[in-house]
Amino acid sequence: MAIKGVEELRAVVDTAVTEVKITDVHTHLYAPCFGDMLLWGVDELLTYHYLVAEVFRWVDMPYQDFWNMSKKEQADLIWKTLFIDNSPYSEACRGVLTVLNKLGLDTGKRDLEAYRQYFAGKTMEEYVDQVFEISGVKEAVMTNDPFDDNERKVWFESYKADPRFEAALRIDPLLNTWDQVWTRLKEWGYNVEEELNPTTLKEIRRFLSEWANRMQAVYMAVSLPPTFEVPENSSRAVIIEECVLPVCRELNIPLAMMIGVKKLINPGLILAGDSVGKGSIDTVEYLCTNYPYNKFMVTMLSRENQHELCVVVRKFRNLMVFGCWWFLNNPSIIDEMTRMRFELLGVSVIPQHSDARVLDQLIYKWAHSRRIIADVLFDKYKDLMETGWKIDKSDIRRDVEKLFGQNFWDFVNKKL
Ligand code: RAT
Ligand code: ZN
Repeated sequence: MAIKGVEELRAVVDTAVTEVKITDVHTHLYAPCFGDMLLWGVDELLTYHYLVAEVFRWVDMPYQDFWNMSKKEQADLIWKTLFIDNSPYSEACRGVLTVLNKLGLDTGKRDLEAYRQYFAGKTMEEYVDQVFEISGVKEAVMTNDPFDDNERKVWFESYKADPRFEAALRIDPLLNTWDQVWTRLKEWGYNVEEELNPTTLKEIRRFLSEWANRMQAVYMAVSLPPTFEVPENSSRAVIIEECVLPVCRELNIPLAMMIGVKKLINPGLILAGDSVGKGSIDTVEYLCTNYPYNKFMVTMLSRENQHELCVVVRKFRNLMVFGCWWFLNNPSIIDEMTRMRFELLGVSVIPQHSDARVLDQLIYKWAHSRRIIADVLFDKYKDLMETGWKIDKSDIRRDVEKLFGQNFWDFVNKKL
């Protein structure tokens, strides 16, 4: 039955977006078998690196003094500085409060000790169930780094698949610091040298394909600087063209490229010290043109890249745009980017990912994004209705399913 007026439209869109079960295509969460690597609870929420960057707007202590504090002391300092001495309306601060509120805690009391008590009474396993339930996420894609010794141990000794967590093979060290990591591949039994000769390239391909298979990775991923260029006479560009793309093609998995991060412009802040720069859209075009049988997922960190990225996505069926990444994951920018993407690409995008590093963040990142995406969708359907087009509830449900999960799976499974 066609929807009759804007009030009904509003209700149908809101219900569809609230109820849809999400596939979160990029997170830094881990399945429970990874143990302590899965972060959760209020102290982890408060010490999220987005908040570490914000607290140093106010405190003048040497960075190292902060890093020497215990997690609880860091959380206390952030709570006092960003929540008590100032109003916590930045997106990252607000997120903590959305989480507490949705868990049923009284944010009005500003009682950090009471929130700590709440988490102290929980086990990780039960909390994973609870967070997936409240956030409406059904699957989260992890970020899995074969160069991380803690992770390697789990993959080799104790990995236990959990249908809620999919793996993504993250290869930043291989692509961005080959001069440092080639010796590790050698230690692990790959017959490589620093020089990218034919044997080394073959062995890198073996490394990638063994790890992608071991993890059952749904894609390979890398974060890249604004200066990222292909083709180029650099180990990164050569490894991408000679190793990553052939293996992705053979396994029929996408390469996810996250372009535009300037690492450690303030090294004292560690994880919070990265910044942004405009990337080269020419490189994305080159890859999509020259590798038509490879699939690329792309997100760019600079707001200035967003329009040209949408235009290029229109040109290539082997290219999927995803998410409002990191410094773009703020309501005003999500709103703007989502409108532009829907206007240029219709339903054929992955509008958002959470990038959650702390399990609980699934709750706020998705609550906040669902609301904005619903607002934009409502406007778009309203414009359609004004043309006389009749919209059925089932049309809206179908579109919403695609936006929040199906588009990702269809792209991953697509054969070119
Ligand atoms: O958003 C973040 O948490 C960043 O620190 C990065 O992890 C980024 O998302 C990435 O995947 O490199
Ligand atoms: Zn990330």
